[in-house]
Amino acid sequence: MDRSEQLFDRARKVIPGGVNSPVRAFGSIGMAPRFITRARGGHLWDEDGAEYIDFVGSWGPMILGHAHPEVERAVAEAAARGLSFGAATRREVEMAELICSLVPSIEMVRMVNSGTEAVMSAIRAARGYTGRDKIVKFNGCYHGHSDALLVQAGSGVMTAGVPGSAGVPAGCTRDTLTARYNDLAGVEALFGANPGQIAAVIVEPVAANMGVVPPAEGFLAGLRELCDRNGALLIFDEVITGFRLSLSGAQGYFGVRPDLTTFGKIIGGGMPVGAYGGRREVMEVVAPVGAVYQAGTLSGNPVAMAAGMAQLQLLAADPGFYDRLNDTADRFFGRMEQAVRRAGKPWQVNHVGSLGCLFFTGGPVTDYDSAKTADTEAFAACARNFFVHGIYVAPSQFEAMFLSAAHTGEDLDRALAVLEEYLAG
Ligand code: HOZ
Repeated sequence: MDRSEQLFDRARKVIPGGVNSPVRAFGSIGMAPRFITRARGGHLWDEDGAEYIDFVGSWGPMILGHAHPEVERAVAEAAARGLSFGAATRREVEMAELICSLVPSIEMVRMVNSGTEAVMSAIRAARGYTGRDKIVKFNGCYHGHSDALLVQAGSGVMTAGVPGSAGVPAGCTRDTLTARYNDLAGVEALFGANPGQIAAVIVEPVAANMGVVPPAEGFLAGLRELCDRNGALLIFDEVITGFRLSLSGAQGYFGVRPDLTTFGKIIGGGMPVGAYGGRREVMEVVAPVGAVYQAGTLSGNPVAMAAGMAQLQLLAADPGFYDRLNDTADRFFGRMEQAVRRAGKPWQVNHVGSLGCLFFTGGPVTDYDSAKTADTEAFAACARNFFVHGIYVAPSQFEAMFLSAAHTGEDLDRALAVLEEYLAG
């Protein structure tokens, strides 16, 4: 038994499943999770001293790589002044100004502590603003673990192969309508069947919690139009795509403007942060200005704000950053696809910018049903081989691979060589 396995044994006695979030459990690939001791740049090290090229990046936020010196310095300086005040700070104002200046659809923003909290709060704001109760979400999209959104959800729920979660009262999901990703006609039908009742449509502009599924041409613009026509708000859940596809997220990348946007961990540079923001008149329904209550002692925490600001400022100060990262990713996923074809496999490589995944299925993956055709055993065998050869990937077919600016050409060549050798074997 190695040290990770020993720790996992101890963990299972005192933590449900031995982990603090199900996607870390590695159950679907039949391994014990790696227990991580440190990370730097594009690499991780585990309790046994094994080194990995990291393609998870804390599920996205480490776009500059781990332990970036300027982010670390900002955290150390902030921590030296106190860890939490539960009071207003200058940094929160600067953070809000920065986000509003970078994302044109956002005129006001409220900081929270996670993507789950951001989405839960944005939905409440949308309901408060419209005076309507129903929301539309897409099968296979994951918007965190709040009650109303654990319906046909992606990520760990999909990996577990269950349609929802126990412990969610039926009343909490009664107003959650579901549609097929990339199916505008389905959304139109829901509006038709629920006239004047739908507060918002929430979507991951690139679905990245059922593997990676790009929006079809015209899908996001079509949602914008349907929402406008029916007096509903369009919410982009940019927990994964925000500040990853471009400085103005997927909305900048695809040129579609939502009413509300949610962000997660990337705006904390790795610290526990989320935010929701959007049009002023919508955000002004939030307390203490309006009647929609939402609060949090740790919201806008000074250390988390320092980390997030440092990372966002680095991204904003480098005009070529996203072109370079996205070009590198295009080449990387392109070479992955060529390797799969050379090996005579029918598998699918989906990617948008620095988010991508290899689906172990023969047909195009455009939605939840086609994602579910993937051979999860074949994925598991390939993922185990990656780990054996020092490549850390998400331990589920239904998660994304994240590239960062810290991955070197050598890192990317190495990952592709491991895949190529595996496919040939
Ligand atoms: N959205 C992340 C993975 N799909 C969340 C990670 C987690 O649940 O721990």
